[in-house]
Amino acid sequence: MSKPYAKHHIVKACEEYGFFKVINHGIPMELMSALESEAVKFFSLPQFEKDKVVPASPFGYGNKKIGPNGDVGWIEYLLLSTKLDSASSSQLFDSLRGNPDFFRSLVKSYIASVKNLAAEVLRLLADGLMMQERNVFSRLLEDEESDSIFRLNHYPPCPPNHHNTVGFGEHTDPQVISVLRSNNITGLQIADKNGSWIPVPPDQNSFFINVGDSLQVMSNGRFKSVKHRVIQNSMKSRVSMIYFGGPPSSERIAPLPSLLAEGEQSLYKEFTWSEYKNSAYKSRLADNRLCKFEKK
Ligand code: GA4
Repeated sequence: MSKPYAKHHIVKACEEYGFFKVINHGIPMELMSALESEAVKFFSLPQFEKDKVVPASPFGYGNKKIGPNGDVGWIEYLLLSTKLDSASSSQLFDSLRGNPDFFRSLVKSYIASVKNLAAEVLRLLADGLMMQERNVFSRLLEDEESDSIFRLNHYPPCPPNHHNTVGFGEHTDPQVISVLRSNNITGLQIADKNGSWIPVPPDQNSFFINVGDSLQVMSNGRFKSVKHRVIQNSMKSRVSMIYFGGPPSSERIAPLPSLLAEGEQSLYKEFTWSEYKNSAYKSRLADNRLCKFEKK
């Protein structure tokens, strides 16, 4: 992040894979490990305690079931809105055992840090594209109304004789950009242009960035929203934390005029983030959610 040529690498990575790793990000390791250890403490509670937490629909504790349409995985998770002071977030944290205020304050600092990181990555992306307005992408996350999500995932050890257990099935992220940090356990895979799966070597000191569907649309398909999945293949728990940077609900998602070549038409029909999100929540994980919005 600190090197002058980072912006060019970011543009290239968004075009080629829709995925890259960020180092020299300046976020203290202590913050990541403190949150990880709180998450581990929570996931280590007896099942009946975790079942007392507000169920994920969408925000809360989820176990094996992913989303509302029948997807399942070898996973348990906490899904949170980044609006941590809302009444529903307070209710969720109050239903957590232990020290929910401490947990909430850690989540808050962590989200603030990764949101800044995501915004900085997006500003560098705009610089690399020589956009006049550096904040064209980052303003969406920094808007007070930004509809962003935070997710803590726990992939329990793989049961004996099970290999290649699907932790989180293949999908793309609907938002603009996602920032993932995991412990040092393998599992994350991304699909390349030909659809081959590439394992991502874990690195607990770094962040992995995913291009989401909304950024693909804003770039009129130039940047690819990366298909990814998690295969649990380890005797150890994988723990990941992901910030999904989304736009405000009423935001119109469309190609930026300055990114269109002369005469180039939008590949997508017009839609707002809330329309896209509603449609996404009616889909299955592996569906191509942008398909419905492509101009035929
Ligand atoms: C994928 C990205 C994020 O994890 C998420 C997921 C959401 C959920 O787990 O509730 C979805 C999935 C994600 C896309 C399609 C729908 C909704 C599960 C599902 C089947 C929180 C998000 O925003 O979209």
